[in-house]
Amino acid sequence: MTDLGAVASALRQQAIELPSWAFGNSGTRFKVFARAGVPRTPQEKIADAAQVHRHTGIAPSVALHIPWDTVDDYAALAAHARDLGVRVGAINSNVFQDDDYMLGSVTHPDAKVRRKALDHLLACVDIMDATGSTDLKLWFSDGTNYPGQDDIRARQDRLAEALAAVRDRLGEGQRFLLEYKLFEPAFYTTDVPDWGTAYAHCVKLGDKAQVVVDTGHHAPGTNIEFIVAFLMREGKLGGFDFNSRFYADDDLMVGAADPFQLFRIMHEVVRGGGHLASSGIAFMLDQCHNIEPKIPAQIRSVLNVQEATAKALLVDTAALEAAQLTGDVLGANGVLMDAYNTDVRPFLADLRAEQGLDPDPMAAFARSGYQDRIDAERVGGRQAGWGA
Ligand SMILES: [Mn+2]
Repeated sequence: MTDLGAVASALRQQAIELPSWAFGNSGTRFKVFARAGVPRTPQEKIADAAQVHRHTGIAPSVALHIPWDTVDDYAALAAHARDLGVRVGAINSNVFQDDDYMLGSVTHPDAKVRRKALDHLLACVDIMDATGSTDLKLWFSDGTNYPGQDDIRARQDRLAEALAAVRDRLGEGQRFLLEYKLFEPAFYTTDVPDWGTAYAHCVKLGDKAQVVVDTGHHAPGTNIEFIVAFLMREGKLGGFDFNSRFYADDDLMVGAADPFQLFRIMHEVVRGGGHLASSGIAFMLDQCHNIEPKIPAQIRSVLNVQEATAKALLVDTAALEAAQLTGDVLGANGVLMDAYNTDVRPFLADLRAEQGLDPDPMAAFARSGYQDRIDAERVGGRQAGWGA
């Protein structure tokens, strides 16, 4: 039998990080729809993130994206976050939106462009110092579109050189999280296409280099929970970028396309102790809300992760192990499915009530009047979006 007190205790410690960019206008390559109340500044994005934390109780940090969240005074921005009850999380670098990066950033054939890209990554570490952030997220759009376009091996050498320079700049308690992605925008080769490439670079660079798994960055049918189990066993899973997908990098709400996959991932997380704060695994969202209202979408996403985690914690591990060791295939599968098929929503509602939260965060936000207030207040200026 599962100890429900221990499940509740683990869930009270859960922390999910919100992306500042989820509150801005974003979406597909074809059309980004503007919406009333969208933040115009990094400060307003953090205010919206703080609302999600206020109603869920488990979203205490917000990731920034540079240059989209550029401000003059980062210490003041961190203080603004603290005033609102949240803190600055990972700093996401961006070396994919400048004309200079057409043929790559840190793997570009021209040393001047590589230097410019590296300088941006190092500037992001300065922002970590100013905000108290401990994580630098690195994603490179680098790659090629045509066979023969550039030397695959030379690009790996350039990547290794840049990653080592970033590692050397990181201070005590700071790390980088290297994110891989199968394809797009490069369509022939991508320089960090998969977890194996990211892992191999990170192993060489030591403890300050870890892999981040963006759940939308795999080929269809990839067994993501296997990757999670492997990286955790090696001590190399730095975190997640959660989202869900039906086709490619859809960036839909986590748990929307495939809640069972999310459960299977969280089962491996719990199996490896990754749900404990001491694991150092960052549970981040990386999503776009193109047609749905953004703050409720973030609340729903947080709740989806919480529900999957609760189900994973409900797995009767003793019964599972006994079935596994005796070769009881259907019994073992049944133990897992029993947990997955449990409706944890009443349990989570009670848990929230115990913590002084509204048992229904979606309804509580709708009642709060916050959306009407920002719709009325945020008039004029330029709404945040990609490139803002
Ligand atoms: Mn991502």
